[in-house]
Amino acid sequence: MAKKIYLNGQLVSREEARISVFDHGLLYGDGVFEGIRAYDGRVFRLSQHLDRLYESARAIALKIPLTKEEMEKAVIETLRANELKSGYVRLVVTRGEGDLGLDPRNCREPNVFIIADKIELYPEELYRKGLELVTVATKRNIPEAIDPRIKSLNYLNNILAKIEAGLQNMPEAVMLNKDGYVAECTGDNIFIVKDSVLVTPPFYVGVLAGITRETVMEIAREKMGLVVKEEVFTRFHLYNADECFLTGTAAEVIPVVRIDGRQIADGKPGKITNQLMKQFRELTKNEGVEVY
Ligand code: PXG
Repeated sequence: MAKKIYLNGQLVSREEARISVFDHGLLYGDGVFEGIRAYDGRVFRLSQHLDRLYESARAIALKIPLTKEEMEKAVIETLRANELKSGYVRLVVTRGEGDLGLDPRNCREPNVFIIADKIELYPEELYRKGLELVTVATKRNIPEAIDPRIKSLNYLNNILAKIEAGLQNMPEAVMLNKDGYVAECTGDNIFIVKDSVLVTPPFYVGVLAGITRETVMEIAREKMGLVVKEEVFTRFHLYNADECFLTGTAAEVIPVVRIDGRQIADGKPGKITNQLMKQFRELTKNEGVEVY
C-alpha cells in the first residue's frame, strides 16, 4: 500500500493526503492525469508521459504549477519515498478548489498529487490464452466535443463502455467512433495484424495517443522490420484479422482471440503478437529514467 503521497510539493501520509470536496477535479472531472510504470528501478518512457500530461493540460487551458523537470523529480521522489522499484505511478493535476459553479476562473490553484503503488498485474493466463472482446453501443467521444487525446479526469465515456461489457460478462469493450470505425478499448489501444502488416486506428478516429501504442509501433518497425500503418478499419477487419492485440501501460501487450463471438484466426495468440509481447518486456528492462 502506498505510504507516502506527493501532494503539492510535499510527501505526506495517506491520511494527510486529502483534497477539498470543492475541487473541480471531483465536482466536474476537470483535470488531467497520467498512468506510468516503473520496472526494476526505472521509470518507463517518463518524458513521453510528461509531454502528454502537459499537452492534455494545455488543451484544457490548465497551467501546471511545476516545470516538466520539477515534475520528473517529484515522480522519482515519490517512488523513492515508497521504496518501490517496480510499480504504478498515478499523476493527477486537478483544476483545484473552486465554488459550486463550473467556471474554472474561480479555481485559484491546481492541485497536484502523485500516488506510487504496487501494480495489479493481469493474470498471466490472459497473456497465454488471449482476451475476448465485445463491441458496445457507447461510441467513443467525438474529437469535436472532447478530444480523446486529452487524458482527462472525465472517463465516463470509457466507464459506460466498460459497464456494457461487464453486463455481458466480457472483460473488455471495443469502442467505435461515431462513424462506426474501430477506435480503441476502454483503457487500451487496439491493433490488428493482416498479412504481416500492423494496423492501428489513426488519432483522427478519436483515440488516446498511447505511449505503449507508440512503443509497439517503434519495436515493430525498427526491431522486427514490419510495416505499420495508422489506418481506419471496421469490425469486418477485426473479425478477419490474422491477429489482434491491445496495448496499454497496465496491460502492456495483450493478445485478443475472440471478438463479438467470432474467433480470430485459429483462436490462439498470434506469432507476431507473441514476439511483440517479448520484445516489449525486454525493452522495459533496458530503458527508462533511473530511480535509484
Ligand atoms: N486508451 C485509453 C482510453 C487509455 O486510458 C490507453 C489507451 C493506453 O495508453 P498508454 O499510454 O497507457 O499506452 C489508455 C491508458 C488506469 C490506467 O488506472 C489507465 C490507462 C493507463 C494506465 C492506467 O485506469 N489508460
